[in-house]
Amino acid sequence: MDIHVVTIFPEMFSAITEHGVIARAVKQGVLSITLHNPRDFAEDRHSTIDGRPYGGGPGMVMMPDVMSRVLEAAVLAASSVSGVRPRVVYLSPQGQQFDHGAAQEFALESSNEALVLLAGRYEGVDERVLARFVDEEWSVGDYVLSGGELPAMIMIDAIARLLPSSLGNVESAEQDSFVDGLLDCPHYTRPENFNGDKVPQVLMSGDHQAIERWRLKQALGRTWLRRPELLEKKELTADESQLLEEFKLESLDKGT
Ligand code: 9D3
Repeated sequence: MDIHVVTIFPEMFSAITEHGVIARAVKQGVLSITLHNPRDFAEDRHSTIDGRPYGGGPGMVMMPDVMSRVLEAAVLAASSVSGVRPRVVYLSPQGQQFDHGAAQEFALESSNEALVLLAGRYEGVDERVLARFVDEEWSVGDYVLSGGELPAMIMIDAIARLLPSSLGNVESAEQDSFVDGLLDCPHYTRPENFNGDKVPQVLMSGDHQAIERWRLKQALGRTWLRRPELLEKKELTADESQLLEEFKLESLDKGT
């Protein structure tokens, strides 16, 4: 997958391109990340990229001429390999909220084509440029950030780890929290007894079926305790409902 990012802070992206899963995917050739800086497309001697908003008000707006040129260049570069027009995404607080389902959709739908991510700064990009270039707007959540760079990196990270052969083992993507709509179960490692605090006995039993059921019960229980709205969206099997009832009874026992 080829990802092109339009950003006035390309240096920020070394945070993901130089470490971990994404660095590995880039080295393996599964993923390429190309950065396009609007500043390089400014034509006045101050390299101006922003202007005062028409109608007044605070902040600045990214200018249409500069942004058109950088987007034209990014779209051209993105289509040069595959020949098809890339999906152009604007990171914006007004966008749809990005989630694991969206990440899976990007990883599947766009794995053979290129993606252009437009990260805005200031109050955003002149609307006429958005109307001409942007196919979709995505947000990463309801909180105010100072630009689209961190959201772009969040999207890249979530998508990259789902690309075929980008993970060491494909299993760990399948086992991810949210894949089955539940939070993850607790995890333990050596030592078995940590200052008197012991690992749950079932995990030491070697009974793989019992371990699987305990993990599922914990996942259901934690989701019920911490994110009950996730359970409302999910259809539980009879077995899962029973495990959750057991968890609820056990949590009552602990309270008294
Ligand atoms: C304080 C500025 N706001 C005026 C009412 C509007 C505003 C403009 C630009 C708020 C945030 C931003 C910068 N944010 C993003 O570019 C952004 C973002 C976010 O802030 N939260 C969640 N997802 C995203 S995606 C892009």
